[in-house]
Amino acid sequence: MDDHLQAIDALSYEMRKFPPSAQFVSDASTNDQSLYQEAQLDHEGFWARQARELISWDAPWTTVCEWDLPYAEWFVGGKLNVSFNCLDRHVLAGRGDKVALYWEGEPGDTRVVTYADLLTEVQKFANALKKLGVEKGDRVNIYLPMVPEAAVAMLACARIGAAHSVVFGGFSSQALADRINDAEAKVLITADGGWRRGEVFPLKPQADEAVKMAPSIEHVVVVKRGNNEVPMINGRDHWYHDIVAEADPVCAAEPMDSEQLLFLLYTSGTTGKPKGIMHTTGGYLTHVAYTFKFVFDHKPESDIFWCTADVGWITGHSYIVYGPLANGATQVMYEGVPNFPANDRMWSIIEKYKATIFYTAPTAIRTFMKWGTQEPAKHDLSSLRLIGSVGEPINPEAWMWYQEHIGGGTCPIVDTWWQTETGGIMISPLPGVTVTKPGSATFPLPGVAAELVDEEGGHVSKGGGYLTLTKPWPGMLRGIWGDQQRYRETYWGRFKGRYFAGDGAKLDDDGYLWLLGRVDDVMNVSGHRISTTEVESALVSHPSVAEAAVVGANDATTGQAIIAYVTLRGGLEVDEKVLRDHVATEIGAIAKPKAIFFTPELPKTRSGKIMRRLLRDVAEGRNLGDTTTLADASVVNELQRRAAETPAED
Ligand code: 7RM
Repeated sequence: MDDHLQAIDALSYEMRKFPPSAQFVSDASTNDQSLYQEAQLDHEGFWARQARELISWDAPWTTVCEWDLPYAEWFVGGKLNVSFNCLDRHVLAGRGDKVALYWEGEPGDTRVVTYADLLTEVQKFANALKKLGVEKGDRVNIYLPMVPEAAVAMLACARIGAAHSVVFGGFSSQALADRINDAEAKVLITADGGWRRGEVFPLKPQADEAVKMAPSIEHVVVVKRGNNEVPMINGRDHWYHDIVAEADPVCAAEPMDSEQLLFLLYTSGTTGKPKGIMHTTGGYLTHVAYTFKFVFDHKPESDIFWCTADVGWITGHSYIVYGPLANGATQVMYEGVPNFPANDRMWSIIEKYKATIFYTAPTAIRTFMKWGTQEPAKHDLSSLRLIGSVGEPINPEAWMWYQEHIGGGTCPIVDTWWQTETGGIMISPLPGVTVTKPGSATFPLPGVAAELVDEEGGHVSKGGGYLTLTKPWPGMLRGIWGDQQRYRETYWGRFKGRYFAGDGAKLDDDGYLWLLGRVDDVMNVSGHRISTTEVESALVSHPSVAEAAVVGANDATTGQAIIAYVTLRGGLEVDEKVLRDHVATEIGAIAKPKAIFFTPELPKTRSGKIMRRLLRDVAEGRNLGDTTTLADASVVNELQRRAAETPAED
């Protein structure tokens, strides 16, 4: 490949390989190349088989996929109800007593919800929503803590054909109002408050502020959870428990068109107005049911699945609500933070419920590394048989730590790459098939077509490039709510005929894919295009480092210079020079950071992704841009204060 076409340099190569154990392979739902071969031979036929086998349809489709770039329709003409698929069919098959949710409140209170319980509750709440005037095609906003009612509300909407728009409970009233207004939602479902870090955080007052700015809202439903005092407006506000108690317990699941809008989920993106990502019914459900079954090797008879995401993110939609429930899974759902009352809460929950599959994010794993190995060591984690990662590239050292200290050295790790826009997992190992390498998401799943390209859209078969998707897939977004022009430009404008949503990746000699982070973050040092992920992973491979973020800051000599922000593992110290040299040894002198700042925390979005844009502002001495999506703004204020005190080196 010509040098000037090199999208991103590939600097590091990981040699370690981990095949699944013989036992895991022999027990796995799939353990050979057959799914890959089948999908390769007949892409649509493959997905049609998944749709037939995993989903119950009220009417068959006439066309598997209608593809009119950039719009796909899947299972056209088919009819189904998502709530029926997630609830009724399991109860009808005699599994009503099976536990759907082991819910654990942060203070330690618990609830056990069976499939029969969930079905009754969803029918009642669906009827209550109807009574409030919600009709098929309407939008309903959900702004709740992590309580079972969040899943009930989503499924009740699906049952009657209203689209939900869940807004993460940590978002401000302004963010909520913007999203309600964009969707023109009729009803808002919220709670008095929820538990977080040992205290009740009020939600209803935020919801009230938002509703003042959101004229489309006709009714507000309030779940009682925090027991904090909240004002209720007569006629507009309704206690959830009151309207559910009065509701008729039978609400037939009406067959929906396969392309009926199931939900909107807003992503803030890097700039501007949040985008309402649209997902529809038949294709989305097929995609999440299939990936849940095979990526997590889910066994309905014996597995206890735990995904630590919030239902306010796509991971919660796809792998707490729809994927697991469509498969009749038993899950753990946890309300609170990982360090309440102490740093071992996650491990105590795994031990308590004997969770077998655990799915979390690299940001959490690196935090656990920071807290130290003594925390998981306090608990029996031997129930675990598979562990997964999602949300960011997982650095090889974090992967190794996760495997050893959480996975007991034997659990396969599934590093799953996907996006809000893709609906479900796209690139991931199949745990009974794939030999994993620490830090690689490995290969596109059967039924997913991914390709790396260079600046000009030319095929890249080795080294760094832009990650594109070349064939439609059932869970793909159907557009941006109210802005189809932006849909075309954002995802289909950069490379002709291909979907591109902004990630860089590299292919190694064995054809493994390695995600390299957002291409907006790629650094240009003396003409070398260096990925943030590789330098960060080199830093994290030093035994004293838990977490690192690097950015390219303007530099008179090299164009950009690499500036690193580093968080150390509990109790450890290390010299800046030692770390700079460590990076040079690991991946080369070109990637050596010019400066390293130590910090107890890195700035992150509320879903835990490192916000490099803000660190770039700090490094270049600019005023901070938009900090509203930050989880904790004080972190970057402190870094900025220190940067102002440090004389420039040049
Ligand atoms: C599921 C989710 C999407 C962005 C995506 C990537 C990054 C997610 C991985 C990953 C490397 C992974 N949806 N990302 N998973 N990067 N390896 N396994 O996170 O819409 O919130 O974010 O997250 O940059 O484009 S999301």
